[in-house]
Amino acid sequence: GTAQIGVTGLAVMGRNLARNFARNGYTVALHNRTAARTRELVEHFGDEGDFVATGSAEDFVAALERPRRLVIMVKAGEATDAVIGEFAPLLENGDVIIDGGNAHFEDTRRRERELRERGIHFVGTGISGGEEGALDGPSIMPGGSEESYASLGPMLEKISAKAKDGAPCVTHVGPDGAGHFVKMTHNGIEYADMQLIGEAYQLLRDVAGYSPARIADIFRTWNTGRLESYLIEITAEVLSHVDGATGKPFVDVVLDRAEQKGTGRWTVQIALDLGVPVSGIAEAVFARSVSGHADLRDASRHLAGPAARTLGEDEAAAFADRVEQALYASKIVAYTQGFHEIAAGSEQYGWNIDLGAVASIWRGGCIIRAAFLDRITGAYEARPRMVGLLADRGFAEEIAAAQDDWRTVVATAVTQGVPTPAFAAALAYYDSLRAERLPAALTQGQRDYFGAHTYRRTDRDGTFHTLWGGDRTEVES
Ligand code: NBP
Repeated sequence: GTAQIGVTGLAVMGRNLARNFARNGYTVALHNRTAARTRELVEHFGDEGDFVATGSAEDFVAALERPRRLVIMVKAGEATDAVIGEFAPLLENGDVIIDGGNAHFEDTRRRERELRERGIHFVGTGISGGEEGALDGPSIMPGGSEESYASLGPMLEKISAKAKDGAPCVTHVGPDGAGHFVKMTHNGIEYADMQLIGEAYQLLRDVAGYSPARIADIFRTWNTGRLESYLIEITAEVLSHVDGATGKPFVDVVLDRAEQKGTGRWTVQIALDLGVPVSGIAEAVFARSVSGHADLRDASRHLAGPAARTLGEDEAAAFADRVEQALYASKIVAYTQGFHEIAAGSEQYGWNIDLGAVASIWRGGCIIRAAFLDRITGAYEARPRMVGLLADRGFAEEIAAAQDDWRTVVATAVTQGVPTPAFAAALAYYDSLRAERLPAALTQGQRDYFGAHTYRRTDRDGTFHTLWGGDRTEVES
C-alpha cells in the first residue's frame, strides 16, 4: 500500500480529519461501513489531496503502507469494538490503530491490553474542536505506547492546531487510556466553563436587567481581557443572534433543556471513584439534568421566591463588573478541580502525566481554548509537583482581588433567587480549602458515636474510640 494513514468512519469528524491529513500532504486511505459516505467524500473533496477510496476492510488494510496506521472515527462504544474486531485480524505486528472517538478510558485500557497481546499498538486519542477543529486543526490527546507515538507524533503535530506561539497542540499524554482520560476531563471542564458563563448571563439578565444584545456586548468586552476564550467569543455570537422567524433574541426561542452525551457525567463518576472533589463540574452536569426535568419544573413554578428588585443603571454596571470577577474566580476553581482529577488519574494508573503540557495543548483547537491556559502551563512549569492550582501565587492573588465581588455576586444571586450552583459551589470549595477547621471533626464524632468508626486526634498519634453508650471514656483501638 501507499497510504501513510487510513481513516475508517467518515461521518463529520472522520471526513474532516481525513481531509486535514490530505491537505497536509499525506496520502489517505478511506473506508466507511456505508460505502456512500466514502464516495461522497471523494466526489466533493477529492481534489484537496491524495485519497485512496476503498470498499472492503481487506482493500482498506491493503492500501496502507507498513507499519499501518489507521484511524477509527466511529460512534464510541460497541461500534468501536465492532470495527476493531473487523480490522484487527487483518493487521500485523507493529501496526497502529488510533481510536479518535470519545471512548471511555476504561474501554481504551481494555482494548489496548487486548491488542498489545497481538502485537498491535492501540492509541486511544482524544480529539477536541468539533468538526471545524477536525478540519482546520484540533487539539489532540493521544495515549498509547511511546513507540507508537514515535511513528505517529510527527503526523499528528502536522494536522493539529497551533497555539499562538506556533507550538502544535498535541503531546504524548501517557500510556494506554491516558489520552482519553484527559479528553474526558477536558470535556468536564468544558461543562463547568459553559455553566459558569450561563450563570453570568442569567445574572446580567435577571439582576442587572440587561437585554441579550447588551449582554453580548459585555461578553465581547470581557473577551478582550483575561477571560479571552473561544467559549466567551461564541457566547457573544449566540446572544446577539436574532431568530429569523420571530424577530426575537435567538436565546429566547430555544427550549431551555440542555442535553449531554456523557463525557461530563463520566468526569464526575470517575472523580467520585478517585475521591476528587470536582463540585463545580458536578454542578454543571446536574444543572443540565435539572433543566431537562420538564415535569418537575412545570410542577414547581408556583413555589415562592423573593420579591424582585431591579437595579438602577449605575448599580447594574457595577454589578456587571462584579460578575466578571466572580466568573474569573470560579473558572480558576473549575480548572483547579479538573487538573486535580487528571493528577489523581495519573497517580492511580501510573501515567506520569505532565499537567503543564496538558494545559499547553489546550491553548489551540479545542473548545476550552483560552489565553488563561498559558498561565496554567507557566504555573506547572515553575512547580511541577504543585498541590493544586490554587497553590500558585499568581492565581491566589487574583482570587484574593476578586473574592469580595465574588461573594457579593453569590450573595446577590441568593437574595434575588437566581440559581447559580456553579458559582456557589466554586466559592464553597475555595472557602473549604481555606478553612482553618472543617466540621469534618464533628462528622468523625458522629460516625464514632453511631458506628464506632473511630477517629484520630489533633494532639497525638493513634486511632481512638469513645465509649458513647457507657461512661464516655476514650479507648485506643
Ligand atoms: P458518529 O458518532 O455519528 O458516528 C457515525 C459513524 O460511525 C459513521 O461512520 C457510521 O458508519 C459509523 N458506525 C456506526 Br454509528 N456503527 C458502526 C458499526 N457497527 N460498524 C462500523 N461503523 C459504524 O460520528 P461523528 O459525530 O463524526 O463522531 C465520531 C467520533 O468522534 C465519535 O466517537 C464522537 O464521540 C467523536 N467526537 C465527535 C465530536 C463532534 O463534535 N461531533 C468531537 C470530538 C469527538 P455508517 O456511515 O455506515 O453509519
